[in-house]
Amino acid sequence: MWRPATALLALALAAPAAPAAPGPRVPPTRGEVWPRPLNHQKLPAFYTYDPNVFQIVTKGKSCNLLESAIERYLQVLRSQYSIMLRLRDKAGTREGAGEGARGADYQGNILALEVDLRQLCEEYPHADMDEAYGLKVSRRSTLVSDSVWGALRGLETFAQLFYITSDYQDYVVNGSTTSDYPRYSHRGLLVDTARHYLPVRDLELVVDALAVHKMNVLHWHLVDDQSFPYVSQRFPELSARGSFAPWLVYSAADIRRVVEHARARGVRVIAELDVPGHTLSWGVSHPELLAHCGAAAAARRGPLHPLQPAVYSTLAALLQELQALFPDHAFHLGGDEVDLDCWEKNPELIEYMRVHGMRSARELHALFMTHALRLLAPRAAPVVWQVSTRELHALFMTHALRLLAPRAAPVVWQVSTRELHALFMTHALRLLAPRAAPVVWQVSTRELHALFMTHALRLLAPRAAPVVWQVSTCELHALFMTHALRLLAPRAAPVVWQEVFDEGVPLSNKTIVQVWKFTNDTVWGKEMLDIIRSGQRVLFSSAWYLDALGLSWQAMYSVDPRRLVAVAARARGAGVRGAATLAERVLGGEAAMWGEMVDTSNIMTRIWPRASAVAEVLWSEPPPAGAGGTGGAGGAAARLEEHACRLRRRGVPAEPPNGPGFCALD
Ligand code: CP6
Repeated sequence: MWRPATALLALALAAPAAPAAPGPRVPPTRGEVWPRPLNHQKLPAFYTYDPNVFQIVTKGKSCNLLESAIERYLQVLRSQYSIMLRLRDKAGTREGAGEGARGADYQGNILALEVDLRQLCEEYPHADMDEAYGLKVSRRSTLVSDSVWGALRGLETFAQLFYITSDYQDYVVNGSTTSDYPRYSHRGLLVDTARHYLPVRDLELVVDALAVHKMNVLHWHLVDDQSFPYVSQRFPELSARGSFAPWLVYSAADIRRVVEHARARGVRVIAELDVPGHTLSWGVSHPELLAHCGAAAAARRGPLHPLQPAVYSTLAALLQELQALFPDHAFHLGGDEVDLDCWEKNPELIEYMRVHGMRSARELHALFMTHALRLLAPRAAPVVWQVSTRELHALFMTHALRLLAPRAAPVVWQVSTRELHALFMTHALRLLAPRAAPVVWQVSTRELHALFMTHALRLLAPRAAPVVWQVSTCELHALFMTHALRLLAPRAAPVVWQEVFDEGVPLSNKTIVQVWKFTNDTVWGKEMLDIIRSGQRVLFSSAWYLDALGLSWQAMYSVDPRRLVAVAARARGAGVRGAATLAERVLGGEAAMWGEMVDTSNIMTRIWPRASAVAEVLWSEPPPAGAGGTGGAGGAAARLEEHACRLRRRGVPAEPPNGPGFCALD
């Protein structure tokens, strides 16, 4: 339940004052990367960009993910160059501008970026993905990474290093070297599609903006009290009656589109099905699932009924559907703000609590969550839990290679995935087409592929056949890997809001607890420490509510969750090392864009560039305590001034972060 009178108001009042009235303009930096890379050195050289000259080539491994990312970033550079041309037109060509006037450091056009990917691509981004990369910018630049995710992050950095010169005459890049990786593995943004519907295109644009910030999680708060926009296959009446309007819904195809858009950018999509509270919209079509808050038939309805078997069978079916649509191993079950008063007024629940000696409805919440969490629980051998998707892929490839070319091993190790595919097809053809059956030999590899896929599809999704037949081979491969992964390591990282921990629900060590309540630094640190000591891992959101207009980017920038945990641990007697080890259990955090006051008209500027501050806290070294690191050495204000303009030039509406100024757009 949304309680503006309590939570939000308290938040607005407690929020640090917005920075002093805007004074003189903060001049933007040029070609500074946001979020700031861990290690970055400039070289005394710069290059001009010419779209007819510059190219990006792959040197190591490659795959569709990488090839399409390269196309996207070439397009980013071309479009920024066009913006420069239009600005140059408006500004007029300066006296003496051009070749001769560019100074001693000018080294001509940048010719190429070579991308050296060292390992085979993984299909889906995941919690342990490797996002490290090294980048050297010179006439022939190089980007090196072990994983495709690192390559994606490096391409983003590369694009951000380019800038339009202050006289609007050139689009240039400085020479530099960068080696970079994130501090936190989970860097997310929550969006809420239940308080206002967001078109799929908006969700895609949010994902584009996440990728600009090297953020890697979209937390999709799908349904809530106000609407149920998810079109369930099993229970279509939930959205038919529970959505705002018949067209304001997300079909399975819509969800697949968002998930694929995110996958292509190295962004995980974690779905949230918030239970047992925040579920009034379920009751429009299924009133029997909600508890009455009292004896009278007319009594108000509240959270899901924790003793109603239909609640659990419905939940199980919904989770099964949603987990098939959202390939991520993490799944958010909510558990926040349950109206326990309501349960305490329900005669059946009062009787149940009396019989079972329960002192408060908190214990009913614990009961509910325990059952709900089991519906997500793994069924696999514990050993398998050690295997990451990356290892699994390597494993798979290793075996595939051995099967295919037993004697050619050393040669085969050199091949790209594309060559491997050809190899595989050649062998598969031989297996399928016994010697000289002329008809079969007529079959093209394409038809064979179709044949193979047909059989694979039958094996994988016997009941979903009609839907699955629509998919492309690329989606099919993704599908295959998803299913294969599930067989080996069926799901497992439940995420819950902090109340589930606070109310004493027994939680496995796989569970991730998201801290959201707005109190103060000290309380946040203690809460996170308690969760960590009990064996769970933590996500932090409390300081990062974008719906609280009182929260400035500076306020968001000044909070580092691991530092809060370390401070709390020291206060309870831990040594420096011990405190740091405990703090490591904070996986990261999420900026939260709750949807009550935003829709397609204003959501982007409400998010950006304040969430950019969160992105930098989670990627880079934290700003020094106290000062907020917003001025001084980090120079965040000037860099954010440039970055907000960059976002707008990349098509992401962002509001001005620092008061008076301008962003040169065409
Ligand atoms: N909706 C849901 C919300 C909030 C929560 N859950 C919320 C409450 C108060 C503030 C911010 C967000 N709007 N489902 C709490 C996690 Cl200040």
